[in-house]
Amino acid sequence: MIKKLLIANRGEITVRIIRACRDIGIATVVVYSDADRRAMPVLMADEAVRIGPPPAAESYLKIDLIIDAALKTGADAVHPGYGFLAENAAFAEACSAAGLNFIGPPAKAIAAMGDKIAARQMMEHSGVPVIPGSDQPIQAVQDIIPAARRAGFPILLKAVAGGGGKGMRVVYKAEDIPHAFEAASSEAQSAFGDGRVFWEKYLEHPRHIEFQIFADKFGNVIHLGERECSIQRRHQKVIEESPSPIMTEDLRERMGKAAVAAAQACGYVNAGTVEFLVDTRRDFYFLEMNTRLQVEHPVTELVTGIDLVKWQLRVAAGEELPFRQENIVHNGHAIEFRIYAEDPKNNFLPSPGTLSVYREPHGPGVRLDSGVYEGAEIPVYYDPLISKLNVWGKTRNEAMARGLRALEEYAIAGVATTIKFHCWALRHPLFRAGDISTHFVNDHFESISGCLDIEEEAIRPLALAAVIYEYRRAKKRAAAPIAPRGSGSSWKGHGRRTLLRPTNGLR
Ligand code: MV4
Repeated sequence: MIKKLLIANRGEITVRIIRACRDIGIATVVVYSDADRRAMPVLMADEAVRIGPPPAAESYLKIDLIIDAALKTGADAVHPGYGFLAENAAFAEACSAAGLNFIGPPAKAIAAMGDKIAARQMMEHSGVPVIPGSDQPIQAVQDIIPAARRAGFPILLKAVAGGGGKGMRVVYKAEDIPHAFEAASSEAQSAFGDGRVFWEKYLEHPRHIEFQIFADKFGNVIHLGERECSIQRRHQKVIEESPSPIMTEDLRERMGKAAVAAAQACGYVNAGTVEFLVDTRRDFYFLEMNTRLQVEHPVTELVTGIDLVKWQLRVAAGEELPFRQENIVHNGHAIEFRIYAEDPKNNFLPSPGTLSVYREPHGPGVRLDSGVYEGAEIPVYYDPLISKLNVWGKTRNEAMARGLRALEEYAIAGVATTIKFHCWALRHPLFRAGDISTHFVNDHFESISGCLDIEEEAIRPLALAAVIYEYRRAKKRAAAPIAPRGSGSSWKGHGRRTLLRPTNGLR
């Protein structure tokens, strides 16, 4: 039994975890930095403990302070969320050593998957397909040339401690290996304190498809289907969906089996994700395993109906999973749009600041996971994610239509956001056809800043007009409590028709 959970995170994921705790009767403690003292998680949690100044290195990454806060408040478990300490084996270990139930896999599974060569080898031994490449760190660059020629250029140099694209270099010919190796190695050294590099054959137009897996402490391991995560920029996912537009029953069964084998190979317990690259022939290869709850978990929740965070808590408390693989049903289609305080017209430059207007969309098929309110701050210190808009529909088309409807309803002012970027993607013929790869944003987005401006004129005033209308009405109501009906602004009449004209040509 878990009675009180400390959440070692901030923002929307902390709110998400608090909600799961409320649903099953667990008390909550959050830790916060000075930048977050008025943030939504602090307002919502049963208890909140200040841990330090804004920089993460002095607050959300301080293992000792977080464990002290858990012990001081009498918490019996710790959820790391994602990012920060979520995949830090030393943190998982420190929690266990302090008698705290770490909501995640065993520390040794985190460590095993953190070493990308060890992970590759473990997968190979378990029959999970891996990309042709090296089985040890590169020692002398000339040693790899014969094998690289056999695999075929281009190859990709990767950091052993990597993930997230740091310390990676594509190499097109043997002569370029030494220079690329130096660059990759020194980047890896400064990013991870580990300069070791290995190589793989470079897949040129892959899709990124990942499988959600779940394991309990009784040896039950199941998968909950896939998420297509190819729409990303600079290794940051921006749109995820399930099912993948290219998925078939047969491919799901084969990839799902590989994902389950991957989890079994490292003694996995709790929620995890096995990432694959899928080439244009639909051959799939293990990429890496994420040993945490992921940002995009809601798309899986929407199509499977399973509350992943609730089951993370129950499995950690020693409950057995009540479902077997054959009980998992995939219903309909879900898409997640990450709403960042970033400016798509200015190379996605972070746009921290105050949310001076903030109105969330609602309605059929809409789920919004956010950790903010009108007037809240998006601090400069952390990832500028405002919220995740998830939509569900019986079909992909219905989900896309609801996505566009919800995005157009979403009114945010005070910071630039990625809302218009998502509207652009949803109208793009390649996205609509599901014909995407990891290069989609890079190859197709640059030329459209003009389109964003046109949309801005057409849609932004609609959203803002609705907000301003409501403000004025509220003020009027305060001044004259029994105002006659219909005495409000004109946007319900003539103005409404022009403001509400379809702007996307899709409905
Ligand atoms: C690759 C690849 C192509 N071939 N490996 C990027 C992050 C890191 N975790 C692994 N990554 C890649 N590994 C081989 N052998 C292409 C990428 C890659 C990528 C992967 C998933 C999602 C987005 C990506 C964007 C650029 C490169």
